[in-house]
Amino acid sequence: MKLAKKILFPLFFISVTFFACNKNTESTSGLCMKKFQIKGMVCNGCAESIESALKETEGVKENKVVYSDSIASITFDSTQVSKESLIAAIGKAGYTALER
Ligand SMILES: [Cu+2]
Repeated sequence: MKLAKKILFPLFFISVTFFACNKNTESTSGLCMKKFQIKGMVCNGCAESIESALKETEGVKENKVVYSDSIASITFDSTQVSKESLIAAIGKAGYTALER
């Protein structure tokens, strides 16, 4: 029984996050995780500046930018910020974000 709880709870959380992510942006509620391909990074410092730009963006809960993969993973509250706004925030920092 304990084992079942350990497995079922994360599965439940993942599926809630997954479905919230796939609804239309305007009607979604809850957390959403999206990955974006980033163009224009030339070093780890670029990744760090994107991370801090995202950190200052309202609705962003967590974000990780990996220079070597050119990928930004962003967990955000879709009731507070749209994916378009995330792309705009990255653009404002000087980089191009593409939806994957
Ligand atoms: Cu750089």
